Amino acid sequence: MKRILVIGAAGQIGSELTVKLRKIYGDNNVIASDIRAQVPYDLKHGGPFEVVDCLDAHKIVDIIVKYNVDTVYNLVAILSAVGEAKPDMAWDINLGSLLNLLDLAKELKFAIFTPSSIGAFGNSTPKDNTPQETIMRPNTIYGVTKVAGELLCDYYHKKYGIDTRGVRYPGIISNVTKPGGGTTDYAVEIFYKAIQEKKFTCNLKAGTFLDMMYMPDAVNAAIKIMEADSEKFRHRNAYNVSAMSFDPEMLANEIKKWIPEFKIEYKVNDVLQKIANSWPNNMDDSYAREDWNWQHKFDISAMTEDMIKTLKKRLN
Ligand code: AKB
Repeated sequence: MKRILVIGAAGQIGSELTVKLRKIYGDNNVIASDIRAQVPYDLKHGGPFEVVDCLDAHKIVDIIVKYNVDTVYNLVAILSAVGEAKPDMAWDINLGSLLNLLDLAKELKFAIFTPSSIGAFGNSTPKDNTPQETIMRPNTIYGVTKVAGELLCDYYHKKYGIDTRGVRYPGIISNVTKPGGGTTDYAVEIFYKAIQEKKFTCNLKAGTFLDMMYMPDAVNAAIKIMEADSEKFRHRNAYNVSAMSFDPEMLANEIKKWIPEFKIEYKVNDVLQKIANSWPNNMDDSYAREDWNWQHKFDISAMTEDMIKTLKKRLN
């Protein structure tokens, strides 16, 4: 049985991935950790929980040794919008946490999952059906850290034999923990506002298509790639994974099927719009589908139905 450490367990992905991992591998085999001590009850009490700063290599070694960890999901990230406001912090945290883990893995021999993102691409990348291997010159510091992270993971695998694996996530839509400081956050916020206020002011223009994915598929991708037979991998650290592509108008029309009085208006944030314009409309994820049988379950309609039903129950 695997012994798993999740770093950044209280974040958008971590809060749902940890719960799923505990269901699969057993509560005591999945150690949740976060820099915050105040985290949701089930994370703290549903299995082992440790407070740790991702840059504190000593504490991370202690945890890995204490629990005999063989797999680490490193979900620490400063996202694109916050990264543009605080580039030094984005560099230090996004790459500092990863470098710590890669260096520790040389000795302690654990596998590492590192998420990359559509943010790794830039203006000169083909926007439609973005290939697995293509031009990668991102326009944000977040993207720069993602490309560097992908390359570092490849390098540590080739040079030291570390079992590094990862995917390039689209924007992720979820209903447990809100994302913090991303460009694709509108696609989560719109659901809360639709249910609570029946209207939403969008900070990206109509017509801004972006690659998106519902959280159950994102969680499934992370678990599936870590379970996959790596003999079949033609890539390793940054498989494109894709599920749906839409613009704010299409999403608003889906929401109107459930909340007919819903209205969307636009007040564009130029910084975010520039970032969104530099990202793919949709990625070609055929390598992931062929190499480790990646499949998504939720399209825009199924995601919208599930988001609205789940959030209505919780918010009303
Ligand atoms: C962001 O918007 O920064 C993230 C991402 C697409 O990686 N959600």
